[in-house]
Amino acid sequence: MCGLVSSAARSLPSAGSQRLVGRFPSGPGPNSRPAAMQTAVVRCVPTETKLTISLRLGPGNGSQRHLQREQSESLRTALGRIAHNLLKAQAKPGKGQKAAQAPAQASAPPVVLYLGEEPVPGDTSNAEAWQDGAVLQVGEARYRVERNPPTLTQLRLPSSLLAGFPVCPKVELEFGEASHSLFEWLREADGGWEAAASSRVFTPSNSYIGLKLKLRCHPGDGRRFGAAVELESGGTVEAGPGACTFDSRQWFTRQGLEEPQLRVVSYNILADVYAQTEFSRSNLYPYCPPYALEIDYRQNLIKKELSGYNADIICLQEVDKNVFTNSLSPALDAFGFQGVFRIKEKQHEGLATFFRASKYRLLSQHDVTFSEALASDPLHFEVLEKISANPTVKEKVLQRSTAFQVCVLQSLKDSSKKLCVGNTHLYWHPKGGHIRLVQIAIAFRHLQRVTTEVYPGIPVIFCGDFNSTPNSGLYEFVTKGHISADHPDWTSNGEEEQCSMSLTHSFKLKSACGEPAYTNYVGGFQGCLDYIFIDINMFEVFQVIPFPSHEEIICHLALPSVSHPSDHIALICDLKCK
Ligand code: 4LC
Repeated sequence: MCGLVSSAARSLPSAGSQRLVGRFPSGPGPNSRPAAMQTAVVRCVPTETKLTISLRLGPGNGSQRHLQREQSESLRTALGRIAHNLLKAQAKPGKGQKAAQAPAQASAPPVVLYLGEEPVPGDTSNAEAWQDGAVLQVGEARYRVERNPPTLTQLRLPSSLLAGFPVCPKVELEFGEASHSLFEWLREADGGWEAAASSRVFTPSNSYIGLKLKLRCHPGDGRRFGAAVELESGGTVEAGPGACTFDSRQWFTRQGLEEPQLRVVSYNILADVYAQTEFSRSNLYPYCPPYALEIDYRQNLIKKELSGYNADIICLQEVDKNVFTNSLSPALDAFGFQGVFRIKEKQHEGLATFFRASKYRLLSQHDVTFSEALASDPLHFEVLEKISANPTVKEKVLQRSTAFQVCVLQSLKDSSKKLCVGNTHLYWHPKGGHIRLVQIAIAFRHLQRVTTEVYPGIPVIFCGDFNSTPNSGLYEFVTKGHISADHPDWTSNGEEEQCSMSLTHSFKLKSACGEPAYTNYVGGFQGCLDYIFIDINMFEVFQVIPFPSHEEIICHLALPSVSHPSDHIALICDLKCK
């Protein structure tokens, strides 16, 4: 994603290749006001010592000034600075103007701030003086003061636009909400621009192929609107891939669910940091065209896929930090989700959990890193003691940066209903079964604590890429509640790396989507590694969303492909709370 930034009141870093069209002048629309009166925008927040007064000063249309003054300074001093600035501006030639003859005896124009009919006393502090609705008089010119109006601090468009795929701008505001802002989408037409849509998310149809888009955003707070910003796309809308693997699945997810039902998605979305390595391009995914491995392309598919599932809870693995911040979080926000992110230390990807904000609120988070928990939490002392018998194993487990994300959600409809959602991505090595067993042992002890000590009896949903097939010791442990010390997986990397222990847990869990033939389908490996484990005492499964057909997957040899953004397949299930 690339983009730019524009703001009336502050200068902001501007990145990317898109062209700033500029602040949209007050005209027709929510921003209109009497032409005679200009605007002075005042930004004044208690956490800062200064305030900023932004206004156009000088001959002609003037030029935009941002005066930074101490909040505690007297209004008299600030008004004196404005008069001084105006004199300076008058001495200089304005844009497109001849140099003004310097007035022989330049004298400061009268500068007064009115609140109602009365001038504000000069000894008032700036913080107090510059109230919303005050009027600043500078010579002949009058400015309406707008204090802390809704302001766009960031507006970005993705760099790849595909017909048939939703375009979700990244919108960041101060003193406003994206949901209270207005959006206007425009399309290139006969050398000009033509209105196309007025929703926050816009999906260009095939008739937009080859055209650029423009977005105009009026930031709002539900009460008023601030200065609009216009943004032109860097490139044009391109043709989409046609049918995608998730299109047919979305026939089953058109309807969102109502409590006590909920839809859960677990999906390893393939981190950009892995997809774009030379090794991945040449060895792991040689069948996938390079453009389809690019994150900007894949993001289009991922956003359409995730939004079309109408889920309540989405657990993602291999989420790049940038992808979370600049792409997924803004997009899913527009579709009604709130999300939390947990990065893996030393790596640039991690876990993300999203939940439908109209149904749940985040009550608390209990994230851990397996290595840290093992090394320092007395809860895991027994496990630490056992693996200390084999320094190689201990070293390996402690070196991993594998994280476990745990969110406790509370139903907004019935505050007594809570839910513990776990999300993880275990060690990947085919011979790492023993390492994964140690990781899952820590996960369960941690979950046991959250669901007994912190929130006694709350139901558990445990999603993730467990890198374990249904015949693994890990799957047996999770679904049966125990694994013996002589299970072959304790020696999955040979006798010298053995670390045997018996494990138990007291949850009653099953894989909600069963044991599909594969959830990961790459050229060199196909297998079931991902699961949504649910508490069988608390939930019943009433719909498992069918997987794409085998033909759909192998028509591009394997995953990822132009019609599927990841090497994994999303697991989706509809549950009912018992
Ligand atoms: C990757 C991989 C791992 C699941 N799996 C098996 N072999 C694999 C080889 C590679 C996954 C594999 O794509 N990654 C290394 O780090 C990442 C990425 C993270 O998930 C990466 C870094 C740089 C470049 C590319 C990728 C595998 C094959 N059979 C299995 C059986 C079980 C578990 C795993 C495997 C079981 N039970």
